Amino acid sequence: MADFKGMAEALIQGDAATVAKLVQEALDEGVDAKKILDEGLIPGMDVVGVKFKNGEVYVPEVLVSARAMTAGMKLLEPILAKTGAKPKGTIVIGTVRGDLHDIGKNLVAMMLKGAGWKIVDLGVDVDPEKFVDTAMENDAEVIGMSALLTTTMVNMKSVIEVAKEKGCGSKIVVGGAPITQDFADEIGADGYAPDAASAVELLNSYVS
Ligand code: B12
Repeated sequence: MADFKGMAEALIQGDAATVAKLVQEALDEGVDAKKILDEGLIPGMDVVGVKFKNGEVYVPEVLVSARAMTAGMKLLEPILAKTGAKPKGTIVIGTVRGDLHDIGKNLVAMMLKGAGWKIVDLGVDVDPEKFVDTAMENDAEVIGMSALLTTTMVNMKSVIEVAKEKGCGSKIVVGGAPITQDFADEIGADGYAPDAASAVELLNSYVS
């Protein structure tokens, strides 16, 4: 019997070795990879997301859990790709031009990955054209931008302008400590989320 509860618990504790061990055992027993993701890993990451949102755990714990999630995902990814399990959608994500902060962006990407999204991560200091061209090449449902500096958050608007010019149909969501819903509305973004758990809820609402 696959130990889904144990997987979720180990993930919450950030115990990557146990997550990998339990995932491998379940695979060896012939348990479906998608079932392992849906009933073991994702429920664990959901708990982490909610705890983070409520201020019960902080960035270091979330990063450790995210690493444990990645350890499990690594074993499942080749199998999921083979069985053709479709991702919920694709997001092209990055930190805007001039900005090197990536901890929040990485958390959002990891949580979305755990929730079944395909992530195209452009990293930091990303040019507006790069966001838009990559989204169009990948037929991405969403472009996600992160900014942590008041001097770089303005660069989000350039991405929205380039997307309009090029006729890019992706929804554009923004986030980062200085970003607010008002700012998102002002620059014409489709969505804003204050944290990684809300980002998952927001993106899922676009495809459900
Ligand atoms: C860590 C850090 C750094 C690290 C970054 C390391 C890294 N790899 O990211 C380093 C040391 C490199 C750094 C450099 C600088 N930093 Co700095 N940094 C921080 C610090 C302490 C924490 C940021 C962080 O990681 N928070 C934790 C994450 C989890 O939170 P988050 O990013 O907000 O992300 C969450 C949400 O915002 C949201 N989210 C984030 N992105 C996205 C994207 C989408 C699409 C969505 C939906 C949601 C979303 O979800 C995330 C998870 O819940 C902040 C202080 C602070 N309290 O924010 C200063 C801070 C951002 N830095 C600041 C400054 C000034 C700088 C420097 C200019 C300092 C200098 N003089 O060199 C440089 C700038 C370098 C550059 N060009 O980017 C200022 C910015 C002031 C301002 N108003 O603009 C801050 C606020 C510190 C301060 N109080 O002065 N910094």
